[in-house]
Amino acid sequence: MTGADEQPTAEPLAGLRHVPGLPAVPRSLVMGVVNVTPDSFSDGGTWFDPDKAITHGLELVSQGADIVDVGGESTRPGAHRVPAADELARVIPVVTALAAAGNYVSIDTMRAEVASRALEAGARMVNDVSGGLADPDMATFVAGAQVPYVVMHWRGHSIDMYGPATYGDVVAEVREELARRVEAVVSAGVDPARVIIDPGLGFAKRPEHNWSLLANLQEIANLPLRAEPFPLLVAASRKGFIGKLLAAPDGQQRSFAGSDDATIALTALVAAAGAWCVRVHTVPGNVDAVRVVARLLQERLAAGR
Ligand code: PMM
Repeated sequence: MTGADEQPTAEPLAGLRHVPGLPAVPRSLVMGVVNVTPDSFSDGGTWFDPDKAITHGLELVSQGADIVDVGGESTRPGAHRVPAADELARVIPVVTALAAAGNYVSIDTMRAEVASRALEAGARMVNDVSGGLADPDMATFVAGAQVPYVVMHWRGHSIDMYGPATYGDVVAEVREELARRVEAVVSAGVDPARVIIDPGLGFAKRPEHNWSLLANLQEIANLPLRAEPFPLLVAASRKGFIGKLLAAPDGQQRSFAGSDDATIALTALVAAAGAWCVRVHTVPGNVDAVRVVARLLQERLAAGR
């Protein structure tokens, strides 16, 4: 998607750095989610059929998604792992079709084997919610493949999502643990210019932890490893902490689809805070939000403020 407001400017907007191998636009990127699972948090089962998943992915792109993120293993709280063979059978046909249509496809997996087969099928980016912790071969694989790599903050598998959700200072601890993971993957050979970090909203985090992280994104992006901030991916879309905030007076949590407008509000706020990419289930309102924010930031930059 291009428009008059998307012409590259001489200077990048605050916090937005180009990650080699991914679209270069002077605004936050929008990643659309394609969960090819029977049991994902907000849309489990909806796109489990490969043809439906492919149609959905193409629709997300036609609505303006820059990247489609294809995943075959649910990470909802309490989820059991799926065997690698099942994960492969779910994602490979979808990755193949979406990549063949010329799209930027990200593979959402914790397994090097799945990442490898997905890249062969045309994916161009690895989104690893475990930040390299679940599979000791992942960092070395990504280093050899030379693709962008999302390192998310993670404390363990989803079967026990909230056991490890204890923090003294959540922002400091997530920042420190992310820094250690980035150091580890870089020492395994991953190009630091291709590392994207993610605070892992909802993963071993209670609602108050998610809100603290969202309020302190700049601090998280400024890891002590280098002077400039790391590109930050924020995946708040439809997560339970939004539904809890917007609960009805009787305590009934807001539905997933009923959280989409609030997701768009968060997209605008995190884009204004410099997020490099937002990962979302619905695209049109989120694309509008990042375009509006980019235009405002451009004005601020021009005014030197
Ligand atoms: N969350 C989910 C799946 N993949 N990837 C990244 N990088 N960050 C996340 O927070 C993240 C993710 C789970 O959400 P879903 O089931 O709604 O897709």
